[in-house]
Amino acid sequence: MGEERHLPLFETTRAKGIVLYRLFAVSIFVGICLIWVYRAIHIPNAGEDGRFGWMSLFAAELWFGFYWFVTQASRWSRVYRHTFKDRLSERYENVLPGVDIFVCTADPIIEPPMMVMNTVLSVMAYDYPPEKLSVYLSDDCGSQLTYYALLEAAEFAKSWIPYCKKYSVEPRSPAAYFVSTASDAVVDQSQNRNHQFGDLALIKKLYDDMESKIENAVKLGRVSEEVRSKHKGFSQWDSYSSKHDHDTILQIVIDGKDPNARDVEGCVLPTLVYLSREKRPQYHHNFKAGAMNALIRVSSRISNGKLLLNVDCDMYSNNSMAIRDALCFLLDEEQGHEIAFVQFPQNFHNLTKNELYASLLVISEVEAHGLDNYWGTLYIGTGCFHRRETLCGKKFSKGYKIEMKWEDKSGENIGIHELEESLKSLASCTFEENTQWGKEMGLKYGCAVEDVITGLAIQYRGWKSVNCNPTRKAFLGLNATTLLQILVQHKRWAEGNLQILLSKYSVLWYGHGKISLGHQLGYLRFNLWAVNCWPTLIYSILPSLYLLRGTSLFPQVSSAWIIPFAYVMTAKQIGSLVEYMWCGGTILGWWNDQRIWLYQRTTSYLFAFIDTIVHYLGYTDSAFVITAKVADEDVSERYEKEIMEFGGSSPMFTLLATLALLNLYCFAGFVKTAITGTKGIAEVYDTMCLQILLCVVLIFINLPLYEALYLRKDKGKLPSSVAFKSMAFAGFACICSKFMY
Ligand SMILES: *[C@@H]1O[C@H](CO)[C@@H](O)[C@H](O)[C@H]1NC(C)=O
Ligand SMILES: CC(=O)N[C@H]1CO[C@H](CO)[C@@H](O)[C@@H]1O
Repeated sequence: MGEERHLPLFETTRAKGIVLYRLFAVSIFVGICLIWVYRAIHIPNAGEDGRFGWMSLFAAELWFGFYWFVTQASRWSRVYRHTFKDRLSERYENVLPGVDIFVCTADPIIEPPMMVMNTVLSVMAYDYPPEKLSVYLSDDCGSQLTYYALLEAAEFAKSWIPYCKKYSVEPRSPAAYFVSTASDAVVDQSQNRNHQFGDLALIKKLYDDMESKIENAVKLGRVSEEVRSKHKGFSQWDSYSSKHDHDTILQIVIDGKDPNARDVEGCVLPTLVYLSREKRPQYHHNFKAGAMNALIRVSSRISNGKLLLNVDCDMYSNNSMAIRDALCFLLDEEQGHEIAFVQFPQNFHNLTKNELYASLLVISEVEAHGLDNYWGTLYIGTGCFHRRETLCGKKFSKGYKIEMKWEDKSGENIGIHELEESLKSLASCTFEENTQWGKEMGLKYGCAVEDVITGLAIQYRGWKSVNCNPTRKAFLGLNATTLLQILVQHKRWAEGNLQILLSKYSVLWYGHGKISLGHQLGYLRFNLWAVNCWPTLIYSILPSLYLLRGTSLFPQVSSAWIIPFAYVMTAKQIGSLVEYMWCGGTILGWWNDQRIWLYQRTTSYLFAFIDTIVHYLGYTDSAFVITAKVADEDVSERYEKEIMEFGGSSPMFTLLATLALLNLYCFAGFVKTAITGTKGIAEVYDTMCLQILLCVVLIFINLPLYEALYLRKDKGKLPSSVAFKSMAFAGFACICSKFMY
């Protein structure tokens, strides 16, 4: 060891070109200040036309400027982290800690068992000593189908894991791997080509058999009597009445310590556990956070891994070295003992080229690296490695080191059946009564983004977190494939984030002095998401209505004051386009991203804001909506062709259509008066240029929506009820513009 010991396990580098970015940011800030000055010294007098619109726009611009400033915290300085996995192996290979992996699923219809099993298989096949690896599937529905699928997957794993190790297969989700071999590149590169070819055909056949068995059961909607009689585990369903009312179901499907549990090559298999915690209608189950806490307790008595990874059931591992990446941070001799969790970004495998519904591209590739500069990465609930102790509430203290080394406990084994029975009470509805679970221990309850608030609390306790974003993405999930899914998802995120701001753990008061200012602002950027609905609504409604009315709200083209407006608007857009393309996006992708940005702000955030305030004042309870992970064939087809999916009515759609039509009507009305009116075209252009431009941009960005209202015939169009309602509302708003001041 000697010298070697002191080489770090990871290194941190700073982003290049940051000075250029800062100059750009400062120039925009100057522009924003000039806009504020212009607004302040040109306020129309009381009674003058446009005073209301002017004041509203001023308020919106004050907010935009402030929010823009907040977002700079996660751009001002960015860091990238690189791990040295070979050094990790050299020093720690024999004492690597145990790792418990939690996969959470909640509904076999929305989250089909085959998809879940691919995730489970991909994490079982990690490049890691199998005796130190345990995988726990939490099934919050208590579905026999999911359980059955897990039994089949466990059988398949006995061939799949040795196959992966033999041929260094990547990725280790079988479905994703078979798709990649279809193009043949993988097999060609291998030296023992023919050999692998035969094995590939064999493993593919085993997979297809498993798939057809599981799919048949899913189609049937139940598990056949024949299968049930073969596995005694199904008897646990005898007392099951519904997914909201059943006992704890716990089954150790593969016991890694059992000498009989071996793969086809005779090697140890990872432990595999099925858990469905107790549910009773009279007890609140606290959604995923409740499931995670039950998993933390149950796993502590089975494998007690020092490191916990949790992944959503649609998120397979695309990199079999991810555990080692995470350990490079946590085991680093110099800095590791201060780090509580390592978060990988949320990436998607079913994005289309131009990301019709946007993704988290810029957040993952830019902002997360900015927050990482303060060691303040958010915990986002999937693809995250935690130390068990810090997730269970341990406070940071200088000099204290959490022992991560592997301890072999294989001697102290009691009978597996007794063990299962004795652990069931840990997952019961009443276990958490009068304990700190859901408060200071485990994941916190009562917030729509329980993961973010939990991560924040860990940081408040003095710990650091790390963002690990290797080029080959470690986890790939499914992005939303319909507009409503993405809007609903963002509503929940925005709502949860605003809840955090209003909660005891608010970064504004509680966070003061506990975390750095940049770190606070980094969180604030997300916490304030929902508030953006108001200025965005103002900006997408008022300028157009005043355009129809013939009142100018912006400086004339011939005035010098137009410069800051023009500069801020164009520079910001160009900046965001450059950023998006730097992250690997396309121009059309950026344009789509802008559309979703607008739609989220005018609907998701608005509803999130209203719901949060209503909730805060003590009315309804917030409800957690899972978004469907698979769609029927029609919908996927349109998704792949990048045709926007509406296909139903929702208050969100009515609002979007109303806004789109309002801008269309205002523009049409304006053109009509401009042609027939008394003012010259040049004069109209001089006073109204920015308003015309704004209105035209809004019309262009809404083109797919007009199409869905009037031109499309497929099932994904907007229903006529939405069309009628939105036409009426938009028409009414246009009439109202006559009475504005
Ligand atoms: C996933 O892994 C495969 C194979 O290892 C790789 O080719 C691909 O680029 C990865 N996907 C992403 C999004 O990084
Ligand atoms: C569930 C789903 O929509 N999956 C799709 C994700 O994207 C890939 C590639 O575009 C499709 O093949 C999947 O069907």
